[in-house]
Amino acid sequence: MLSAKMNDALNEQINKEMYSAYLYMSMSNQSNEMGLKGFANWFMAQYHEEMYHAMKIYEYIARQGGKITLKAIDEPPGEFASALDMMTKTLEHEQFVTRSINDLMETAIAEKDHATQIFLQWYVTEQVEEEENDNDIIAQLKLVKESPHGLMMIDRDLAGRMTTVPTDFSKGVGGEE
Ligand code: OFO
Repeated sequence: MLSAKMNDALNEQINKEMYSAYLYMSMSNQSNEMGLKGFANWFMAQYHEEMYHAMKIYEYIARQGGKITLKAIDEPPGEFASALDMMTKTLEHEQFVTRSINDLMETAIAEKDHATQIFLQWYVTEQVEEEENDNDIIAQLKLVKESPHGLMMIDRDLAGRMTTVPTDFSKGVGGEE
């Protein structure tokens, strides 16, 4: 059972995860336009992971007999100056999401909602990984500075990123990616 406050807060998080997906879709598109196919792949994998994050919450609310409310998704920025600009904004966005997950956890604790605390632990761990990945790529981009050769090496590396999140949510989310 979810309290009304917890239910509302989880609905807000669905919206934030959907916005994250939208933001990374925009960055994937921008990467393609810049000729950075590896970055485009990385951001598209990120898009699918964010949709999965949203759908996990969607399913959790449904399983708890709560009410799902879908809200409007904000328009993401469509122009970015460089790969470093995109990765810096990605890290800033993930730090925002981390704060949001922490706030959700605080609400779950205040509401004495143990099930939601356990559910949210997956997101707490996920955010550590998300920020680590972003920091790693930013460090590499800073290392190569303006070198086109260095940028192409990083792009080739990111082209290899694969994601295995489920994309058919009609029978529930399942899995633990
Ligand atoms: Fe990027 O972790 Fe969800 O939002």
